[in-house]
Amino acid sequence: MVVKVYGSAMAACPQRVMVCLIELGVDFELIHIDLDSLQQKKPDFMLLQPFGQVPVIEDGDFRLFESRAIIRYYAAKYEGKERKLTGTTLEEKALVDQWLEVESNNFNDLVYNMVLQLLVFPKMGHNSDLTMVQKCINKLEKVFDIYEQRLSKSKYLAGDFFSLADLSHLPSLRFLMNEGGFAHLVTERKCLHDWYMDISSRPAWNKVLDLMNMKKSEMSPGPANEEVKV
Ligand SMILES: N[C@@H](CCC(=O)N[C@@H](CS)C(=O)NCC(=O)O)C(=O)O
Repeated sequence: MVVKVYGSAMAACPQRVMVCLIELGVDFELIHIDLDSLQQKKPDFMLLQPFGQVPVIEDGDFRLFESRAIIRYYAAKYEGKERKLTGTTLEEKALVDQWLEVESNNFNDLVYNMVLQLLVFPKMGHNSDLTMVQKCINKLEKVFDIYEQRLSKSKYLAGDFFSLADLSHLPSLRFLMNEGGFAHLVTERKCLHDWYMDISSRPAWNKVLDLMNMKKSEMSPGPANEEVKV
């Protein structure tokens, strides 16, 4: 049975899930949820995700939300296929978890606030708080100094193997590198930049970018609810 991913090819959290599924070779169907028209807050969708956010997956009669819970689930489910995404030893697995927590709490929260201020609020007719954006950038500089140190000692965050911890960074890194004008935060740190170049050139991530670009080119004006099979 093909996994259903409810989300948008344009949104970071569904992208995290899609890149993981593609890395694992799991077929899925993307059911487009139109965030611009707040489809995620409609009662039908809130039956699937009570907080009114994407992504949600349906795998047979199993349903799950929270993008990092979803990637952990699939990496564990297909551990035999791509064991290293979660590490092999207990210590490797713990390090993957540690860096996934860092991604969520120390890195992604900052980028998420920048995206809200710079992309989402202006779209809704609100002013951006540029002081808040600058504070996020200052904090991000410090976080990236720590990443630089770490990546000078190992090829990937959890060790010398590509894992969920690396993969989970890709959507927000894409914003920093391509959309926000913040690429220098990455490029001026050699190990961080090498790591970004490595993980962003993986075929799975490039397929997600293709889906995103496909969606972008359809968006004027596209059907609100079409499905894409991968
Ligand atoms: N912690 C959740 C966050 C989900 C989330 O923030 N999703 C965003 C898209 S990346 C969303 O649905 N935004 C629309 C909204 O919050 O109404 C996860 O990782 O799945």
